[in-house]
Order: sequence, then C-alpha cells, then structure tokens
Amino acid sequence: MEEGECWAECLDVAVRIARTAGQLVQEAVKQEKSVSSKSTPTDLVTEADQQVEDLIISTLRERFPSHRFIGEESSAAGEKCVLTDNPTWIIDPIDGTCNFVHSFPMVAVSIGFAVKKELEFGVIYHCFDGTLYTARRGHGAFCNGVRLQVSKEKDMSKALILTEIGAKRDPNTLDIFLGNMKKLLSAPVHGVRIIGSSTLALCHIASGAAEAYYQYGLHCWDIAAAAVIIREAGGCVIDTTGGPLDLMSRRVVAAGSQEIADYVVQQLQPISYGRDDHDP
Ligand code: 2AM
Ligand code: CA
Ligand code: CA
Ligand code: CA
Repeated sequence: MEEGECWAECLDVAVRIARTAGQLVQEAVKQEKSVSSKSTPTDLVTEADQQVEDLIISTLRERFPSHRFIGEESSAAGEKCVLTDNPTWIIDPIDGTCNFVHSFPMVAVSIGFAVKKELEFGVIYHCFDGTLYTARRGHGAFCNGVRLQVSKEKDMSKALILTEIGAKRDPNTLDIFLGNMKKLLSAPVHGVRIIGSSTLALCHIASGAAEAYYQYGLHCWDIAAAAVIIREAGGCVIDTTGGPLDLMSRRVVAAGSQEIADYVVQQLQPISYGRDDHDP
C-alpha cells in the first residue's frame, strides 16, 4: 500500500473514533462530573478526560500497533512528549475542559497525525453540535464535507481576533496578556474573543469566521490537528516570533492572511512557558 493511501485509511479511522469519542463527551456533559485540578487550581481535569483519551488511544493502538501516541492526559501522567519520525497521533481528548465542566457549549475532540515530524491530517469534532472539521495535507480542509476557506482580509482594523488566557495567572503574566490585548484592540480591530477551546477557535480561523488567533501556553495537542486544517483552508500557522511553527514551543499565531499574521506578530510581547518536549 502507498503511504498516501495508508494515511487516508488512518484519517477514516480518526474520523470514526473522533465521532464516537465526541458523542461520549456529549453524554458525559449531562452526568455529574468529578473535577480535579492539575498544574494550577484553574487547570481542570475530569474523569471523562482520562476515559476519552484511553478510548481513543486503545482503539488506535490496536489498529496501528507500530504507531506512537502523544495525548494530553498520558503526558500529564508522565509519558514522554517527543515527536519522532515515526507515525505519531497527537490527541486532545477534551479540548475545553473548563467549558465541559460548566456545560458551556465549546468543547472538542482533536486528533492530529504526523509522519517524519510533518503534520499529515487533522480531525476536530465539536461535541455539542456535531460539527466535524477535517483536513489532509494537499487535499483541502472541510467542515461537514464542505470545503473551508480562510478570510482573505488584510486590513487589521477590520479583523476579529481570537485568543486564550493560558494557565499562568500571576500579575506579571496577566499584565503582559492584557498589554497584548490592549495593543490589538487599539489597532483598532473589530473585536477580541476568548471561547475557551483553542482547537475550536482555530477552526474558526479555518472557516473564515475570524481573522487571527494567537496564544502562549497551549500544547502540541491543541494545535496539531488545527494547523493542518488552517493550512489546507489557505491560512498560515506560524510562531509568535514570525518564524516557522514549532509544535512543541507552546506558541502560535494563526491567520487567514500573511499580512494579518505579520501584524499580530509585531504587537506581541512574549509570555514564556516551558516546552512540551522538555525532560520530565
Ligand atoms: P484544555 O481544555 O484541553 O486543557 C482554554 O483554557 C484553552 O486553553 C483550552 O483549549 C485549553 O485546553 C487550553 N489550555 C492549554 N493548557 C491549559 C492550562 N494549563 N490551563 C487552562 N487551559 C489550558
Ligand atoms: Ca487540560
Ligand atoms: Ca486543549
Ligand atoms: Ca484537553
């Protein structure tokens, strides 16, 4: 079998498991949740996060025993988060855990797939409304089967910007966070939105519903699937310094147009987070 055909088969499997996992999350929203915290009191995790990740990884591992897996909850449990040349699945079982806890309807399952450190496809399933975003490198990006196209807006004063707050809430970090937002708001942009799900925010860039997204402190599982979807929809996904995206760096700027991405890059003062692939 050609590699491309093989990845197409992997994508089909990813779509099926993302739907199954997403429906499980949708059911779990209605149940009582057991909530605890991880690195900080606002870094929430529930039993469902672990259960959904276990389901996704065990299903994929059975089907593709030679593949590698990076998942948010496995990494939290101490598994190494390193991208090798081997086919690697990069999984966020519940993106928007805080939203999930509050039944705020912005929660997704995200499954990305990389080979030789290059992202090959991405699948993101919106657990509340069943919207499915998919893309395969070189084959376009789709929302429920309809082709996606990013916004071609180049004028920052007509842009809608998305971001997320991140885990660090100390006064200095919050000052930088608010300073970055103030700079963008005084461009002036049309508005800034924080929806609580990095992956769904990035899907809104892919669909042209917003012009740019930036975040410090997200993880490789927040960006892997979405990066393919945005690129295949004609957008750019880069580092906050303006250089190429480094999946493990915990920094990203995504935009419909290079002009908007460049503008955002120029406004940002960095917030520093440790890399995903640091030694535990
Ligand atoms: P998560 O729900 O999978 O943890 C809003 O908080 C967005 O930022 C979500 O997509 C969330 O992903 C992500 N995020 C990443 N790291 C986070 C952290 N340590 N605390 C809170 N949110 C985090
Ligand atoms: Ca989390
Ligand atoms: Ca996430
Ligand atoms: Ca998560």
